[in-house]
Amino acid sequence: MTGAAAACVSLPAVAEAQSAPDYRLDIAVTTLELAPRTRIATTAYNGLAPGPLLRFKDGRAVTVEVVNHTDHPEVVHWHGLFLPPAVDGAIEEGTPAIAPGATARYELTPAPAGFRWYHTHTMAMDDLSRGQYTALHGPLMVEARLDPGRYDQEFFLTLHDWRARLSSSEDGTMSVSYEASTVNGKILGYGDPLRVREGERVLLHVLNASATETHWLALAGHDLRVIALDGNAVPTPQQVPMLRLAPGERVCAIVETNHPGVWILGEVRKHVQAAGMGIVVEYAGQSGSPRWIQPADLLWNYRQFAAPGASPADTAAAIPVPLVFESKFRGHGSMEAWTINGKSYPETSAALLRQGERYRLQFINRSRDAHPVHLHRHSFELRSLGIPVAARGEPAVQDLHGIIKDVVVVDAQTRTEVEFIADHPGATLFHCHQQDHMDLGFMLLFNYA
Ligand SMILES: [Cu+2]
Repeated sequence: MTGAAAACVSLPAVAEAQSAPDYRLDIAVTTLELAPRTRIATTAYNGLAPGPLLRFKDGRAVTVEVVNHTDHPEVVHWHGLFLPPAVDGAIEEGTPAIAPGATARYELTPAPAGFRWYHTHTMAMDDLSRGQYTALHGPLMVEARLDPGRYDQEFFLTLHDWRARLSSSEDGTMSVSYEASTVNGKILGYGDPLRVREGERVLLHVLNASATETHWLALAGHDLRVIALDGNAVPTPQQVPMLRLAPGERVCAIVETNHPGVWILGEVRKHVQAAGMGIVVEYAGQSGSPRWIQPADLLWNYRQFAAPGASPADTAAAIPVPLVFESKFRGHGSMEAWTINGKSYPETSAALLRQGERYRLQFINRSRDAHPVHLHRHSFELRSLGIPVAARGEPAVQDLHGIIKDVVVVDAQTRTEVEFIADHPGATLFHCHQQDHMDLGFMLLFNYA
């Protein structure tokens, strides 16, 4: 592959000389109808929220043409794919920005197989109509050559929050909140229901494409059997009452349709469901108002999906990389800034990675917020979760293995450790997936020796 996303000028002669792209994304300002009386002006791919589902084949090269009709530079990040820095879609890594009015061709060989996604990787800063606050996100499936197992139907569900605004917190800093929340761009009751029949295995591919909000999702009357996290099969699938997804996370879950009726698949927190986050699940031959059953508690833990037993011996000799996360007060009426090991991007730095080496990233969160941190161009294995940072002495030893992700939530005042093998040379961005945190310093660029 050429590995280049050229921000070329779209002269007709140039366009004719190139073969037709496999996919085309048009980035433009559009008006979306979340519900009949809720219209929003935002920027979208092909006028849709979410953008079109892209289905790629594992290892088969594709060309995606992206036309930027806006007056801001844009870039498309292919989240969860192992791509060279020139096409990964982070300007910090070296992917060229797509200038206003320009066309880019991303030539990529998609891997690994699984549920991925694509989204803008621009900064928003204080302008909450930019970056991931827009509709610039969409689901992406890299299909394996092997069948993933039997299911009768599959649905892609994308969560997003709209009309972001800044409001002041108790401590005098500003935080982001939203007026509307949707599944697949529609407020509960206004989109098409998921139509199912009794006795089916329904596969849900859920993506949280919110700029900043973590979401909790339950299907009234049903459990969900989690089979994959961030698109990667988990060693121990589990039946759970609800899913938790932080920004950037994906969950694949099977629903056994064994409870006929008309149900709500929705946000567990009442105020977020009231803001619109939900979709109706309708069994064939059933009618009436959709039912909701309020769960008592918020429940989620990655640990239950880990492989049983101790990890293979070869993972013992990983090189530790401690990364301490802290907030930095910028004054009343401002959003907080963020530091990694005391520095904010672009001053952040880490030792050079050596190809083939195994690293243990030690996320030490000394802040009062949870952070969904994301590593580009690689995935990592969860090794240890949620150890209190205030604990005295050596951190408790954990030996989790088998859960492969590209985003992990590091809870407030805890330490979480993941391991990865440096096997994709080139600049590699690491950042918090909350847009406001990423914008204000929570970012670090790893480089290979
Ligand atoms: Cu964060």
